[in-house]
Amino acid sequence: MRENRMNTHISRIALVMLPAVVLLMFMLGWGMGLFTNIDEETDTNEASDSIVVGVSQLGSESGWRTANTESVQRAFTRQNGYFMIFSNARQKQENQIKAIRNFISQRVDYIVLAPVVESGWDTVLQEAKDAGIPVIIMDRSVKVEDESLYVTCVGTNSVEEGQKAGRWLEEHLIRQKKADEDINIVVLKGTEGASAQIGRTAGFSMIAGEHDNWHILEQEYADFTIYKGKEVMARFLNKYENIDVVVSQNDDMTFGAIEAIRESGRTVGVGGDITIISFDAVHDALEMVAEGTINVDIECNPEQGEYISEVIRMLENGEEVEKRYYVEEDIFTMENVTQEVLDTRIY
Ligand code: GZL
Repeated sequence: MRENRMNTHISRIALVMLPAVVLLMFMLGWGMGLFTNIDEETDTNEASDSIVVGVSQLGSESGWRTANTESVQRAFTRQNGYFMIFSNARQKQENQIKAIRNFISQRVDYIVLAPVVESGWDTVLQEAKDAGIPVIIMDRSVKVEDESLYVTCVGTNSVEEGQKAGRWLEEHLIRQKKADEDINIVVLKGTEGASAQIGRTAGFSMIAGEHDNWHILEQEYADFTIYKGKEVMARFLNKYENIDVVVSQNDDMTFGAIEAIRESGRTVGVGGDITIISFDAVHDALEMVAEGTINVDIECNPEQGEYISEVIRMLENGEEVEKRYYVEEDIFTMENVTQEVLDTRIY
């Protein structure tokens, strides 16, 4: 009898605890990414009536990258006829190569690749081509022997962005009546090997090379992140007494650099000790442009998901597509960052 009572007691406890145990197991499974509905392990069988797109995103290093990912997630929804398998490579090319091979094994219909660096893709893109899966390059670009390894590239013209920064500085110095003065410049560069960094560096250098009085004291990689931007800028400030201009190849590095400059006791922006030239033009940076903290921000438009969806529709309809599509981009200063721009910007 006692034993029965004990058994009843135990079974009552088990009954009460069961939901908690199931919940705990589910949460553990979720945490291990077993249940996320868009990670690279997703079973594509449920997607038979949709266009299955494998997206290899390079990481989540900046506010810009987050906006780029959100634009892709907005485009490739079930309502729009897609089934997206999304992979975040956390800045590692080997993770992107693994994800692409995974997409191939899952026989996706399209692969979208935002390449963390421009080289090292020939082998895996050949595997995708051999599997008959079209590859669309997003945001940055790739350098491959055989350009037929990808169908098209939807992204930004980073060389032009760099040149825009140089042309703005020319005009700025003329307005300041400093066109003939010696100008000391430091450059915070994005990720080594990334086409966005290579292009912006080349574009700005082309213009700088036209001015003997512009002195680029040093250019250093700061990985497009706030933390590295602050660290490298602090080193520049310790090393160089007189810095007139900072060219920072994305807003996140700019945020870090401004912190370092202010901690050194110097001022930034319009009327400040150090002129700030930034890239991306994300919302938070445009607020700093509007208040005069950042002198100019060269826009890099992350809204590329809908463009890529349009390209896929064209391919589905058997239409010809261009080898290269550039998204629209502007350049922002105090003069054109209106409240309406700030209110309507979704990134
Ligand atoms: C540019 C893009 C860059 C952004 C950074 O096309 O690849 O990567 O400028 C991002 O913010 O990290």
